Amino acid sequence: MIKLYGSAISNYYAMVKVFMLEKGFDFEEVYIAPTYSEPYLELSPMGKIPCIEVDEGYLSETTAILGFLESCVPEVPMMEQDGFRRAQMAQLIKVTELYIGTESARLNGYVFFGGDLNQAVADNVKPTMIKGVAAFNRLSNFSPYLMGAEITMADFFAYYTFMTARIIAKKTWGWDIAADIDGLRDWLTLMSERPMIAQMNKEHRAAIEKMQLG
Ligand SMILES: N[C@@H](CCC(=O)N[C@@H](CS)C(=O)NCC(=O)O)C(=O)O
Repeated sequence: MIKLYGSAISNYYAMVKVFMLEKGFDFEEVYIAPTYSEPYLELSPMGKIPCIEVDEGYLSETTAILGFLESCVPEVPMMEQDGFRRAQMAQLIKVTELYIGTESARLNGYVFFGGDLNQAVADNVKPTMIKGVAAFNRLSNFSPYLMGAEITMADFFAYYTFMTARIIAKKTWGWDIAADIDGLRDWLTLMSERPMIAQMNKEHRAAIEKMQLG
């Protein structure tokens, strides 16, 4: 059985877990906090969560994991079938990952873990995020899903990226990202209503509350 390593506190873990639930995988969850130390680096060479263990070995990096899981259960498709459309979906995920998710995460310490605000980092992050949000706005259809009529892995990836990025932008700059993306709010509501996402979000919130209580 596939093992999913990580913690419900992570939005990347949430992406993978929801994706597995939606595709009907049978899997076991193994709690682990991210750690840049052996022997975890054997599983996840950057020490990050999530990672998965399958018969063939370990895999980390969420987009790689989602791609592999997609190939395991093609009969529940979460990917565009046409080659060009598939590349467009990959483009949307890449823009979301690099210029919104990874950039905003540079402020995680300040926003989520009680660290000081590093104004130089905040000043550096914001212009990239502004461009990333504008690109996301250009590339998304919201009809009703990001790529069109069918849900794809881009929806799951972006949903959990924005869940965190919106909190970071609000606290750091008072910036409401949703105001800058036409259709984002309705799409977020649509996604939140999916039973697997609603279930995951309860677990995510509970994990955050537990962390805040120390
Ligand atoms: N690029 C990674 C990002 C995953 C990630 O940033 N995970 C966070 C938890 S939400 C983590 O492990 N952070 C610990 C660290 O960066 O050392 C992926 O796509 O899976």
